[in-house]
This record gives sequence, structure tokens and C-alpha cells, in this order.
Amino acid sequence: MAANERDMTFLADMLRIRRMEEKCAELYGATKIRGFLHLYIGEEACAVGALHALTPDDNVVATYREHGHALVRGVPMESIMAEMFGKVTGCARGRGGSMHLFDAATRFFGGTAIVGGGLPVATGLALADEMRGDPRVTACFFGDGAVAEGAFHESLNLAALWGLPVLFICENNFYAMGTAIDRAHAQTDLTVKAAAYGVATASADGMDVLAVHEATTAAVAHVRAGKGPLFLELQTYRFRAHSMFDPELYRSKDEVEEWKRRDPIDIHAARLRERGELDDAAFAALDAAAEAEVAAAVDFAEASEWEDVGDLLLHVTGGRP
Ligand SMILES: Cc1ncc(C[n+]2csc(CCOP(=O)(O)OP(=O)(O)O)c2C)c(N)n1
Ligand SMILES: [Mg+2]
Repeated sequence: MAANERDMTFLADMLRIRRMEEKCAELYGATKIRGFLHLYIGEEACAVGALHALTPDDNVVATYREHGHALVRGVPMESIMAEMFGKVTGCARGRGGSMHLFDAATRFFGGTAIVGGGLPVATGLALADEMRGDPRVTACFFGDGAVAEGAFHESLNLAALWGLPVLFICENNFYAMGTAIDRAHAQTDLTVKAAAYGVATASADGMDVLAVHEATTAAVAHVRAGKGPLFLELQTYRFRAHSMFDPELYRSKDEVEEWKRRDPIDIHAARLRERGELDDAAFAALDAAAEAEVAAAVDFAEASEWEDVGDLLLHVTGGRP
């Protein structure tokens, strides 16, 4: 793909995530989406830049803030939206909801609600590939908060010890719920912790989709070449609250405004305008396409059925076959 075509795709994908999640926030207020909902708004460059550096045969594991990752990975927006509504046409039959998007067809292995819970899953997937001789990379996304969990340390240690093909991608947004990173980590340079296990490390500006893409491309090459796991830190920021129940008393409005000046969509769009590859009409067309995709996804979710009550024990241990 030519660089300009690729860069337009990056912009389109960031807009698709942004518009989808803005609609999710609205639908949450209307109680169409219930339970927990964690928005990724502000962090879109991470998923877009990183996932475009993988092949469709690679594995992806993410967190509960994973709507954007699922979408860029290729899970249809209709299936994501139906899952959020709890409808049977959702990617997890409506049983997972926002935090448990899952789609084996695109090798998107969740969506997990447990902080750090994806790291052992990713390490296990990579071990399976290694034992079978499958030349895949497993990309595992998680937050700065997960680095304080035992699962992080156990996973990095084993992945390094066994030389497993895992790319650990830490989306460092400097907060774990309401706890700022320097209130929870004695060592706030998270790459130092990964390096302690003998894992190669890199960092990139998570607000710049091209910087993310470049760093991830190099990281994937390292892992695919059999050089073992790599820890990639992407420094980013969430513009919205942690979840829908968060009064945000732990950070100042000024700080949030400061980061919003580095909106990943604006940064990338400005770059394309400077290069003469984007004008108002082209931007409006991309935005309109994203809005139309969202509207169709919501219509699909609304029109879909709930799972039949008689089927509720399907796939449950001890339930009907
Ligand atoms: C094992 C575990 N402990 C605590 C929680 C509650 N919890 C949910 S999200 C979260 C913060 C995680 O922060 P981070 O990993 O930085 O991800 P972010 O939300 O910033 O994307 C916590 C503590 C949980 N879900 N799982
Ligand atoms: Mg965080």
C-alpha cells in the first residue's frame, strides 16, 4: 500500500473508533448499553498504529478498553455494537458485553475484565505457536496499571525464559482508574521493569499514529525474527473518565485540556493537510463514512434479538449440550 493511502486508512480508522465510542456514550445514557463501559477516546493512535503492523494471522489480546482494537482488527462494527447491547448477534452472543469482545475468526482473543489477565493468555498463545512451529506473533495490549500485577511479572519472566514470540504493548495513559502512576509505581519508567526480565524494550509517542506504527513495525520484526519477546510502551492519555462511573476528581481539567491539544486525530489530520493529501471535503467524507457505519451498526443491534432464554445454559459447564 502506498504511504499516502496507508495514512488515510489510519485517519479513517481513528475516526471510526472515535465516532463509534461517542455513540456508545450516548447509548449508555439511554440505557441501551448497560454494565461497565470504558472508552478509548484519546488513545486511538495506539490501536490503529500498532494493529496495522500485524498480519491477519497474528494473535491479539486486549483489555476491557478494547472496542477500538476489536474494530481495527476487523471485527465488524455491527457485531461489536450488538455485543454491547447484549444481543445474540454480538461477537460473543451478547454474553460478554463491552469488556469481553471476542472473535476467533480475526484471532481477537479478548477482551478481559481482569487487570493483567490478558498477559498469561498471550504468553500461553505464544507458547502454543512455538510448540506447533507456527510463525505467529501474539500482540498483547494492557495498561500501566497491569504492570503492577503479578501476572505481568510472571508472564514477562516466562516469555523471556522460553524466548516466546509475544509483543507486550503497554498503553501507558498515566492512570489506573483514579491512581496516578507515581502513586502506585516506585519505578515509573515501566521499560526498566520489563528490562529486568531480559526483555527488549522500546517506547513511542502514543498520540502520533505514525510513531506508533513505526515503533510497532520494528518491534514485530524483532519478535518475528525469533529474538524473543519485546515490551513496547506507548505514552498516551484517555480524554474521558475511566468508566461511566467516574467523577474524575483525581486530575485537573487543565491537565486534560493540555493533552487534548495533542488529539491523535488532529495531529494526523494536520500532517496530511500539510502534505497536501487532505482537505476539508476529504475529511468530511471520511467522517461521514464513519458516522454512516455507526448508524448502520446501531440499527443492526436494535433490530437483533436477545438470546432465547431456553438457550441460556448452552456453553455453560454442566448445562445442556
Ligand atoms: C485484578 C484486578 N484488580 C483490580 C481491578 C479493578 N480495575 C479495573 S480497571 C483498573 C485500572 C487499570 O488501569 P490500567 O491498567 O492502567 O488501564 P487503563 O484503565 O488505564 O486503560 C482497575 C484497578 C480489576 N479489574 N482487576
Ligand atoms: Mg492506565
